[in-house]
Amino acid sequence: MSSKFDSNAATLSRFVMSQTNDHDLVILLNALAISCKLITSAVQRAGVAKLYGLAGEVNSTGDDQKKLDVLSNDMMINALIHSGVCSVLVSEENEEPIIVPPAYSGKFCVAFDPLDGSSNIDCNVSVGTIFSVYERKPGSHGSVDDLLRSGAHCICAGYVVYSSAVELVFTFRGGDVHGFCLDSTIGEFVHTREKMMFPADGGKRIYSCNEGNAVHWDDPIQEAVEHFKTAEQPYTARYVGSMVADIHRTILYGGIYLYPADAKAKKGKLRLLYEGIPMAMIIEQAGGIASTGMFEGKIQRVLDLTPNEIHAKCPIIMGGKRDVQVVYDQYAKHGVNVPSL
Ligand code: FDP
Repeated sequence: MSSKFDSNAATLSRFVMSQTNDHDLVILLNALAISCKLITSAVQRAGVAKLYGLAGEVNSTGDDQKKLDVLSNDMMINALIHSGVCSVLVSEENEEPIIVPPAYSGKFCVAFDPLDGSSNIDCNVSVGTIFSVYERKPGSHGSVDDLLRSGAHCICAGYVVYSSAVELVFTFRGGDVHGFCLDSTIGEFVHTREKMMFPADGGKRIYSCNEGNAVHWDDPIQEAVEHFKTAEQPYTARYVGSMVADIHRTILYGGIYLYPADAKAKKGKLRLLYEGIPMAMIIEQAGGIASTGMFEGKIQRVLDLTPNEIHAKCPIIMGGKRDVQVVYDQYAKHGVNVPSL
């Protein structure tokens, strides 16, 4: 019988329960989903609730904290602590890691950027949440060392984009990438995209970067972007300035996203634990490439990097093979050893 009511809703919780027998992991993802629903409500009511503007503090990154940054961070921290399954939390908004009190402590360690793209908050442009999850090392009671490991140790990763729709994209290590839209009528994330994959042919020819930094880029990056603009089939430029939105579009439409290292920022801008690693895991498992470009003398896979501190940065070049190959070709012309794709 056709009806506008779904009598068999494929919710995120149902999906997670079908993928794992680990009850603690189900509880963790439920807590993450709840925090993202709370953040959705805050983002959507930001105007009427007078949540635009600065909170008056500076975060771990040195950026001015927005009121909505602070509120979103509190929402995530409270939900994760009270889930009872986390021992260490690392947030972009907190200089120091949060060690969960023993009464609530559990086996997971979570790194997150509660509200990514905060410079877009006050004009209602898309923002997002990004998270990566690790398990404590055997014998550990929870310390930052559990998180200061390469991307190979990340057990699941996801992001939420708060936009015309609110969508959570999520993957377990080695698994497929799935999308879930928030159905506000039932307050649940519902499975809407199965096995998300980069367009096989590279998709739309889009390059996405902050070209205001171009004078600081190395020659191969400048030449790659020049190639995108002057190719026989020229690329179009799209840059939201919220990593979540730019990556989400790149996965769905194709193209390439770049936030490379440059002469001014030798490690790039983005953060490895709660931007680089989770996005790299999603991108690779959707069939794309997640590279650092030239970083510390060589071209590396983002997932091979090990953070030396919780807020470590990394350069990012993410996209489909067709377009990352253009960047690698420019490096090869300059005599750099490039991985084969
Ligand atoms: P924001 O500073 O607004 O929080 O993580 C930081 C981030 O946004 C990313 O979301 C975004 O892609 C990037 O910085 C934008 O940086 P630029 O303003 O330097 O382009």
